[in-house]
Amino acid sequence: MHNLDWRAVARNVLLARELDQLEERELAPGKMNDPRKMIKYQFSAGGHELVQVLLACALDHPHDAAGVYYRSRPFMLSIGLTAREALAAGMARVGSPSEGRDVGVVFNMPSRGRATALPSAGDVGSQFSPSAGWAHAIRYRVRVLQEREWEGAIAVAMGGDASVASNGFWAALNIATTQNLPLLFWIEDNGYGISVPAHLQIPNGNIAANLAAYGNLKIFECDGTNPREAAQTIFDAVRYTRENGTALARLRVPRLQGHTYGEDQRAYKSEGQIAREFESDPVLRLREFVLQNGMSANDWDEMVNEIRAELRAALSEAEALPDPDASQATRFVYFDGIVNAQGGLRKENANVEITNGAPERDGSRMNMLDAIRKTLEHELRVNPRMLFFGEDVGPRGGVHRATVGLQKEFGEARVFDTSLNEEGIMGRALGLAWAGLLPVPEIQFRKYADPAQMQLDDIGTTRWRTANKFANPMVVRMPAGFLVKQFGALGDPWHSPTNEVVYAHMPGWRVAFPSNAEDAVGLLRTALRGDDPTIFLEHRGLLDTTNARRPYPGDDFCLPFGVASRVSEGDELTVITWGECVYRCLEAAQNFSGRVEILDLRTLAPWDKEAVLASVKKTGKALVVHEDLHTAGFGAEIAAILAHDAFSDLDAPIERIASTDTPIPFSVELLQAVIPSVEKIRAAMERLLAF
Ligand SMILES: Cc1ncc(C[n+]2csc(CCOP(=O)(O)OP(=O)(O)O)c2C)c(N)n1
Repeated sequence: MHNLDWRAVARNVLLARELDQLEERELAPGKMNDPRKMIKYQFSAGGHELVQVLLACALDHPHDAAGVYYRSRPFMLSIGLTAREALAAGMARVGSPSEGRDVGVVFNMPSRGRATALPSAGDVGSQFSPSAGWAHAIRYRVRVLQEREWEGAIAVAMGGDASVASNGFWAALNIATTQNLPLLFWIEDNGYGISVPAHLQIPNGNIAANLAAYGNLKIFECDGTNPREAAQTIFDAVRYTRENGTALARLRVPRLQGHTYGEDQRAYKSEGQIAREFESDPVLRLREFVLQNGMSANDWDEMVNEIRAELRAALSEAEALPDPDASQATRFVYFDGIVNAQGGLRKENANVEITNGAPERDGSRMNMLDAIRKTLEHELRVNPRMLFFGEDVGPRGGVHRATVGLQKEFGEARVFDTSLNEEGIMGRALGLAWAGLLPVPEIQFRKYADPAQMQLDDIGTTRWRTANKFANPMVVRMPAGFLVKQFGALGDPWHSPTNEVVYAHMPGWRVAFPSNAEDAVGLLRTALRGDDPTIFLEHRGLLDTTNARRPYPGDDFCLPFGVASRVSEGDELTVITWGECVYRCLEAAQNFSGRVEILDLRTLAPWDKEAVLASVKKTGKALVVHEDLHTAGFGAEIAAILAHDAFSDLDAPIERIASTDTPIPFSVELLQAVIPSVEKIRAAMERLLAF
């Protein structure tokens, strides 16, 4: 704080302001008619500049990171984003942080010697729990990996006053305060979320006052237009977070323009209020302040002129940048051999490789649950960057018992219980992965991943959205489906949906749904050593059943994704299935020996089209069986591919047997009416064989 270079602060504040004004006057829709040169979505940071520039000055540790949001451009310009890149981003050009893939103010930036800008997203509130994940990674890298160079680093989660009403804010608040993580919640309070006043977001509209009594949270607050007060508060807040742990800073600022360019504030702000906000413009106050502290009015004007000239040059350079190459639009959904700049094990040179040996099959048979536990245990042993967490996974060993003994063996830093918040579990995983660790969260039951849907979407798309700058491999285990008891299957609407199709529909994710212990081990290990995020579904009805037991295939066994397994051979009908339905299909096919070929897909993203097409070419008939609901289930995708790619090979209509389009019922009788029963499958086989 004492060494603060106010001239440099003024320069960055003015750069941000002049950039906004250039866009507003010449480049926004209505001002610019050439769509290639238009800033199609203009977000002014007018009023927010000073606090952001001061924050950037305070973040001087190379492993500091900030979860930025769409109004964070002054901060971005202060940590190394160039004006040319900023303009190129608005025009969706190559050479911008997302290479034209994302909105111009949705930033990401690996460290350029200053703080890392974690990949932001358009969803308000999504930045908080990943920032908590980065803060958690700092702690882990210092205490577990003994990397002293991470000591003293912090994460900052930046948001507006309305964002404090989001799930993500509360998820991150509980993560950080229960573990006292070095995370600074940074709330730029301009009083509005678009048009909705802050008092409709939280009581009295003041998050600092509301959280005054929150445990393990130090509150800072200031007038973000007053240079001396703001600088003191911001440096104090950053120092507190570095030295003690979680803090929240509320910076009161005006929002001088509408939410986005062209939005008329007069619908919800009086003329008087708008005028008062302009009077409190931090640029005016900063000018007054620096003029009182040694800078002359001439110096100031010269600085403005220099910046204007610099922006003109940056604009010409940005306009000369090419548009993205359309042939590259599908690139970087998955890892394709080019190591990203930030995130994931490969970037860290972690020595965990996917091997391709044969499975060992001479041991005694093990159930799928024990096989999964054994695999997790081995990978935790060989990969110190792996962390395992979720609800009840610690001393209890998980409600499914997949982690029994793991906390005892590896300690609470590596295997730990989380707060009950799936958004937080997945968001934290994202931040951990960006910081070079391997998060392996457990979602207790498939349906309870739903509160995390926004994070799950964003996890899948980060590599693509950042044009391969950031990656976040992780493995998310999710038990799904009904249970098997002595009397048969038992389900209910909460613990039993499988709904795997949702994940197959989300770009960037790999999806595994193994049917036996050997495949589970091989696929899990491949995922744990891979470069992409993976959803790993474990059917509850297979975890401890005899049919899914296999010998443990060995500590190095990896199974590639996208390779189906032929579990029964036949030449008259191809059955395509996965998960628990594999066994239903095998039972149903008993009457038709040698006639029915059953393919267990094992993974849905990617899925083995080649094997399916080759088999259908041979048999001429196809039946898809899955436990997920019928309408728009993954079977519909398979049927559509077959209808197109195997049209001339088909001798019968493609059939699908799936759960009825209802929730999964509790009554045993109702359940049998809903899920694909052996009888229904057998009847479909019979129909098709006779067709
Ligand atoms: C999850 C989600 N809901 C709604 C929106 C639409 N939206 C974008 S910004 C915004 C207001 C956010 O206001 P605030 O957090 O106070 O930040 P400010 O824009 O004032 O800086 C809304 C409702 C969104 N982007 N994401």
